[in-house]
Amino acid sequence: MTSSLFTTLTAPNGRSFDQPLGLFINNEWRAAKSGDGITVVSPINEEEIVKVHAAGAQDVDDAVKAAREAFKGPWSKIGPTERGELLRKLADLAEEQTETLATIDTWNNGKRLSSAKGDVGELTSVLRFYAGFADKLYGQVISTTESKFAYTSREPIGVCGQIIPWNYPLGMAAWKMAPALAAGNTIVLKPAEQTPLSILVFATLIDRSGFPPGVINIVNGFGRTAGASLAGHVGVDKVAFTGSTNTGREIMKLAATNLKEITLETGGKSPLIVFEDADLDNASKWAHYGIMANQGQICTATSRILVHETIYTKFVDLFIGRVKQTSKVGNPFEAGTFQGPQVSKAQYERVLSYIEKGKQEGATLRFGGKPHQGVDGKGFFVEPTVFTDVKDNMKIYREEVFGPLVAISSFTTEEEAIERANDTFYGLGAAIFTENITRAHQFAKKIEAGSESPLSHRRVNIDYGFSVVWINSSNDSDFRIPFGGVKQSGIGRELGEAGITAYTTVKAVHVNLGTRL
Ligand code: TXE
Repeated sequence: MTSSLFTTLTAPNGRSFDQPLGLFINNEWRAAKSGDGITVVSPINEEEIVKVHAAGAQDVDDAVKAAREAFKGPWSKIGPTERGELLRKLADLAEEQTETLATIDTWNNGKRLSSAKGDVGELTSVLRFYAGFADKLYGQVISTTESKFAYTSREPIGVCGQIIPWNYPLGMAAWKMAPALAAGNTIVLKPAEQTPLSILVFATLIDRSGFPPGVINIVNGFGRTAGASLAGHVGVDKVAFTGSTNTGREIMKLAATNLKEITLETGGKSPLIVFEDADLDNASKWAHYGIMANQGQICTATSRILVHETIYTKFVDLFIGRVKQTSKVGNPFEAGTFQGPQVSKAQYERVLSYIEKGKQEGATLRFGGKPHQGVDGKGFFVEPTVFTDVKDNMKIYREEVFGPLVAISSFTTEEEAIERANDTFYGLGAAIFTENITRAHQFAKKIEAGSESPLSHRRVNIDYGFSVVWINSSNDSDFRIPFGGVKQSGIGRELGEAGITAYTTVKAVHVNLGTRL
């Protein structure tokens, strides 16, 4: 890795921009002491975009120390309303950079340009939402006896380590950074090694917004080095992570070193259930969006579709029609493209391997099922793939694929639908389509609270279900609404009020107005 800290890049859509390459620590750009680098590849054509610095343990330690100094010093002297103003300024500057930030994520992640612009919109919305929350974190006054009472206050936790994935490079950064900062914490954020570029351009706005040095530190690096150093660092008070369930388990172990606070948002295998009375046109549209959007790389992707047997054939035909009509695969910079490449070779191969498993296990391949030609035969493109007649024991029904692959199956009774939907060790999202309002809410309750399943003697953890339920939609996310999983889909909540309280700790102050013990 050279010690160069900036370069100028020109994206395939002709947009040029200054690209930082280093680590952002204490409001300075630094070369990694580790000497390591990350080769950043575009999934559109498999070509190298650039190399960026990769943090090692020493670099992470420097970032954590900078965050600690800021937490004890300048950041602690900035009041909550002013913290909100800084976040708003950061949002305004990011909004001005929408075209550049979106261009980078399309080039580096492969998502279509309109989606990448939507991600910048998510970033600015989340920053502004939590800017408004910064001075609205109230405590309580609790009377105990005639001469005693206590008051509580919500205090920041301290230095927060944040480890994010590659599917929404800016959106995931915002979900983590904004509530932590609004609540008065300082942060060290490690982006995913596959998508390190947009967050570095975003980091150029931090100093300009007026954040004191050390409040926000960004250390690109690999999971097993930089990520593990951050999760295990004794100077970090909380670790927040989004990624795979297995890595979540690793992070929990690492966080045990000093009993850090922890938030995990991990994998999913979310069901979508279509009842016989559903508006099938609406159901097929949402079902398509719920699995095919973002190349299927969404933790809440509704990747299992259960359809009532009386409308099964009709729904499958409508769904496949929707895929044919809408899922145009190709260059994500081109208008009209719906689906770009998978983010990396590893993810591309993973999706293809699940397609093979589906075929081998005897599911009916109804659409897709091959690599897609992409741009001039290059790139990590996969055809949107639809399997029907999928059995509950098949891998494509049970395991998270994280790609444009859907497993469709039929059911007979409502009880069966709920049991089969709940029969997974994941517990993130669940969607239901029905025009019967009573059934919809009963379902939402049962799929949350769950019921004793006759299958439960065979598998662990299936007695309770999901924590995000959609009635007549799928993957409808909103920054005002809490988000997170149960079972092996995670711990804690992000977004909404729950998202900011997760970055606070409650202090209780006992007041004695009398003299007696
Ligand atoms: O995830 P990882 P990967 C799922 C999805 C996908 C699979 C693998 O099924 O196919 O995970 O993706 C950092 N200590 N999701 O390998 O490894 C890593 O550098 C500390 C679901 O990309 O979990 C990156 O920043 N950190 C998901 C982040 O963890 C470590 C989104 C995620 O990487 C680490 C992404 C370690 N030992 C993948 N190892 C979702 N829930 O949305 C890795 N990291």
